[in-house]
Amino acid sequence: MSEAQVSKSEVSPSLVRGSEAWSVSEAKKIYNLPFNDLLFQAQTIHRRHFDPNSVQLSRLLSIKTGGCPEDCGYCSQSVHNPTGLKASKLMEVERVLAEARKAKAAGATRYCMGAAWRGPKDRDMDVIVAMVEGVRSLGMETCMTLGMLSPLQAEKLADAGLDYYNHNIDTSERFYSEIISTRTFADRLETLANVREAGIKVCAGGILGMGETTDDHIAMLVTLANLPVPPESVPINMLIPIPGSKLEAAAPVDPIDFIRAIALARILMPMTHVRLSAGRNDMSDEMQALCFFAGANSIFVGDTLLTADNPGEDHDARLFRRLGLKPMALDAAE
Ligand code: SAM
Ligand code: DTB
Ligand code: SF4
Repeated sequence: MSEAQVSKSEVSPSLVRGSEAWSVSEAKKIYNLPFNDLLFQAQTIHRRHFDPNSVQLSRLLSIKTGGCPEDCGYCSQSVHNPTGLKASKLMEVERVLAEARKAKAAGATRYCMGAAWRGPKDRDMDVIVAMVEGVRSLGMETCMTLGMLSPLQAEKLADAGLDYYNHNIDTSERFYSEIISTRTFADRLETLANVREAGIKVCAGGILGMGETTDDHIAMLVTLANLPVPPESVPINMLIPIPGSKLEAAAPVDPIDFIRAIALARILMPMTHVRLSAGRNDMSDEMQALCFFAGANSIFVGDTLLTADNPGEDHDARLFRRLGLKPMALDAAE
C-alpha cells in the first residue's frame, strides 16, 4: 500500500465494503450522511494524519499566459473564449525566481508555475528545467502545470527535480465532454500515469460549479481515489465565472455541496493534501472555516491565482488569526 493510500477500516465499519477500490455507491453513502456525521468522520480521519490547525501554503505564477489552443469552457486563457485576456510569451527565468523569492518571504512552501499550453514544446524544456532548478535552489517545493506530458517530458522534469505536477481531471468522466472537446478524459489519465511513472508527485483535482450534479462530484473523487496511487495533492476549485467564457453564467455550486465534496475527498484520500483552491474570493470566511473542518489543509496564497483574483495576504492573515490556523512547515508538507 502506498503512502497516500489508507485502508477503509478508518471509516466507520458500516461504510466499508472490504475491497481496496472505492465504489461509487459507497462514496455516495458517505457523501449523503447527515452533514454533522459527515464532517465528524472527515475531521476524525483528518486528525489521524495531519495537524488539524496547519494549512499548507502554495503560490501560483502564470509563466505563460493566454493564447491556449484548448477549449476548456471555464478558462480565461483559451483562444476559444473571447475573454479579452492579453496573451504573453514564456517568462524569463530570472523574473520567475524573483517572484518565487517574494512568495517564500510571504510564507509559501510550494511554488506552482502554470503555462497556458496544450503541452510543452520540446524547445521550451530547457527554460522549464532552469525554472525548476532555480526555484528548488531557493528551498521551496516545485510544482508545474503545463498541460499534457509525454513520458519523455515527464522524465526530463523528474530529472530536473520537479516535486509535483498538476494536471486536473476537472470533473466526472460523464460530464467531461460538456466542458472540453480538444482533449479527452483518457488523455488526462494518460498524462497522470506518465507523471507517476516518472516518479513525480501527482496533484490532480477538479472544479465544482460548472453545471454538473453532485453525482459528478462523487464520481470525480472516486476516480481520483482509485488511481493506482492516489494523488498526493487534490485541488478542489470552485468555478470562477470568467466573463466571455462559455461558463460565465453557470449556476453557482451550493456551498453545502461544496463542503460535502471536501469531506468526501478527505475520507476517500486520508493522507492527501486537499487544497481549497480557486474561488475563495467568493467564499465567506465561515464557508472556508467549514472547508478546513471538513479536511481541506492547503490553499493558494497571494492576491492572484493565474489570471483571476484570490484573497490577499491581509485577508488570509486575518482568517488564520480568527481560526487559530498556522502555515504548515515544509517538512510536514511533504
Ligand atoms: N494549461 C494547463 C492545464 O490545463 O493543464 C495548466 C493551467 S490550468 C489553468 C489548471 C487548472 O485550473 C484547470 O485544469 C482547472 O481545473 C483550473 N481552472 C482554470 N480556470 C478556472 C476557473 N475559471 N475557475 C476555477 N478553476 C479553474
Ligand atoms: C488548480 O487546480 N487550480 C489552480 C492550479 N491548479 C493551477 C489554477 C486556478 C486558476 C483559476 C483561474 C485563473 O486564475 O485564471
Ligand atoms: Fe489551456 Fe489549461 Fe486553460 Fe485549458 S485550462 S484552456 S489547457 S490554460
